[in-house]
Amino acid sequence: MSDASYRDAIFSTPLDRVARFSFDENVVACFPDMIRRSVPGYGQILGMFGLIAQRHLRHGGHVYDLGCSLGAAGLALAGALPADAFRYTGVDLSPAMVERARQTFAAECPDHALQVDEADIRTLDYAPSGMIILNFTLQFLPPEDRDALLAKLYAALEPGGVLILSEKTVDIDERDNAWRVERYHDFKRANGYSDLEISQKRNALENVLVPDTLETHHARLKRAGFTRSLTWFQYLNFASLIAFKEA
Ligand code: GEK
Repeated sequence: MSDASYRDAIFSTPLDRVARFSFDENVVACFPDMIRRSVPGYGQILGMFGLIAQRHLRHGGHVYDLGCSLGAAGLALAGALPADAFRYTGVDLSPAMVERARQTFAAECPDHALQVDEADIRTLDYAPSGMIILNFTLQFLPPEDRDALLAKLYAALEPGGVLILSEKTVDIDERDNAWRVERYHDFKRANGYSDLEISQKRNALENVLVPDTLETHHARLKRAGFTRSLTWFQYLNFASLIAFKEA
């Protein structure tokens, strides 16, 4: 991003009380920069969505992108697939995100069928879909709401459909966990974040972003009805899983 004012500096000044992290206009303006510099593998994960859709989505099939933010997954799919290959519904609770995503789609890919709805993904009535993406979203739901959502998504998926779940994770083993977290902080420092920004953001996300272990994710997918899931991507304490609904 060329405009320096869009660089994520949300946590660069000492705050008396660190604000609870929320997806408001301040976050939206610098979001693409923030997520690229703070989520290891974000670009690689997005880059695979088109390839996964080519293998698992029937021609003209439907894709949900839940917690779509600015619609990065929709843009990635539109960049990889022709306009008649899929229909996409992005869903986000944040009005600021939804508005920006709509503007981006209208400007960047007007020929693709990309829709954005402002809604809570926990209470949405889901239409049948061939591919459901939760790209770093489930971690923001209260843990007690996660099982019910995945059960709903399993029910909405068409036979042969796939669910992609990308998350920040924790390790059961404390030493392994500490190593991954420390290298993650090195990663953020290498991407230009100061120690102050790293620790302030960590505090702001406490109790807002509640990560699970990979084992918990796979067990939850099984409880939701998926007979098969695998971790297809992992980079430090960030991972992406794919779960298959039998054809
Ligand atoms: C990407 N997937 O760039 N209902 C709807 N949206 C929600 C809810 C909810 N209950 N809770 C949180 N959100 C994106 C990145 S960001 C991840 C996802 C991050 C939304 C919230 O408004 C935000 O836009 C998104 O989930 C999480 O591929 O910021 O680290």
